[in-house]
Amino acid sequence: MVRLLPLALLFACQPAEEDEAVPLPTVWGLETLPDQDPAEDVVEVNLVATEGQATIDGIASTLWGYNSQVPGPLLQARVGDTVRVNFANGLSEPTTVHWHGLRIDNAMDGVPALQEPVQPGDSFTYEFVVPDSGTFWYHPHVRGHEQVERGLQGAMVIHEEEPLAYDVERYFVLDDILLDEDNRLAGGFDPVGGMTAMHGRLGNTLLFNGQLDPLQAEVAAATRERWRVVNTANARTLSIDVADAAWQVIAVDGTLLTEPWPGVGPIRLEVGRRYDLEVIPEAGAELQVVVPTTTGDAAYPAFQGALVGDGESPDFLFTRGPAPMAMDDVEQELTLTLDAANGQYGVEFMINGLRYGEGDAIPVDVDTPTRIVIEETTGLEHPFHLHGQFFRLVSRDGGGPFVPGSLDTLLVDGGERVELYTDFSNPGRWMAHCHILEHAETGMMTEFDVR
Ligand SMILES: [Cu+2]
Repeated sequence: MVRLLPLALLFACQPAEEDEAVPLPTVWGLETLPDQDPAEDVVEVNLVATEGQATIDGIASTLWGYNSQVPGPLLQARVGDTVRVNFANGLSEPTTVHWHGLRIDNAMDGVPALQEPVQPGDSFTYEFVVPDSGTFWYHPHVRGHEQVERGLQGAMVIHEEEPLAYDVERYFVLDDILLDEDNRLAGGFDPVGGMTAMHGRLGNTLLFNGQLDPLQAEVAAATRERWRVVNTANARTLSIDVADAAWQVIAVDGTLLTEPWPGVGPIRLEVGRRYDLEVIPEAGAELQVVVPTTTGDAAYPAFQGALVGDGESPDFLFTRGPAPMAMDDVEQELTLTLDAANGQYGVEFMINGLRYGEGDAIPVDVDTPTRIVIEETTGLEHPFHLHGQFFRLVSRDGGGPFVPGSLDTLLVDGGERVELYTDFSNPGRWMAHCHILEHAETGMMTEFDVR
């Protein structure tokens, strides 16, 4: 993690008090937010967005972080807990916090349509009950193309009621940032135009939990580890692979799979997506980030586990998970056309011919089996993200993988037609948008009014 030095003392944070009432599994790789509330089923944390200086490759850049950390500290709770986040905005511009993937009360989703953004110097308390276990993350939903790139992104783990008995849990935040020729975080966020508008802000530097160098730790022979991985880049589709170990995918977007997905070759990790991997160290255990280059795929180690001890490798722990959301006979159907037009500074992206804010929320019936057809018309890829609901992939006609399980994020390939299923079980107004943050910024967002 990168630790920011304060530009100015903007905020007096309440001192953290230790709470040992409900021990949760230790998650390696990130600092956990201390729980301020002694009640067993309440997790109360203090979170402050701050500006500060961080050194990347010897050069100081102005980054923005949660609690002066990039990525932000890990928010840990157990399914069914009440989570209370005392959030304070120490930035010089408005912000919100969105809990990516959580199917919570709509008012707490941290989107500007439902919450007046928190002004500089102001605070807001987010409070919600977490309905699902899994691997999630949090980030602003205001000017995300700059706020997330500058470092406002944090990890979140909601543990199962009875956590799966892995020997070690690790969380890996994978990011791709753009440095200029002086190795400073590049500026030029606004207006979103030119090639940045077209493809999103593609970085030139990978960060692994905020570090340039691969993360290092010892891994023990004859053990099983659970690795939670998220792609927090603005725009870059990554792939991940594991070397020197046996591995399988056990959860996608937080949800445990009915059957594990065998670990074969790189798997595509679109922006916003999470995978939980079960890893059994063999010669060690290495997490690799695979990025396409002009001369073929390049694999960068993100984590290098050095093997210690000996003993026979165990069988996989995870063999079978719960059934995914049932797909009943469809009673409502909608089509989202992903399209674009030329604007003042470059291409502007739209959904159904409308930039965000140009149309009304799309009314849909709550608790109703629904087919969502997404038709991509621009030839560019878009990681589609739906707030507050799960969906399942029914069919796709592009080159992307069939992804099992209950999802909240899915990369739609250029020109592709994708069929999704959701039951819209969570009422309220929920955003659906492209998670390439520059596409979202120019207009590729819409809302469902679920009632
Ligand atoms: Cu997009």
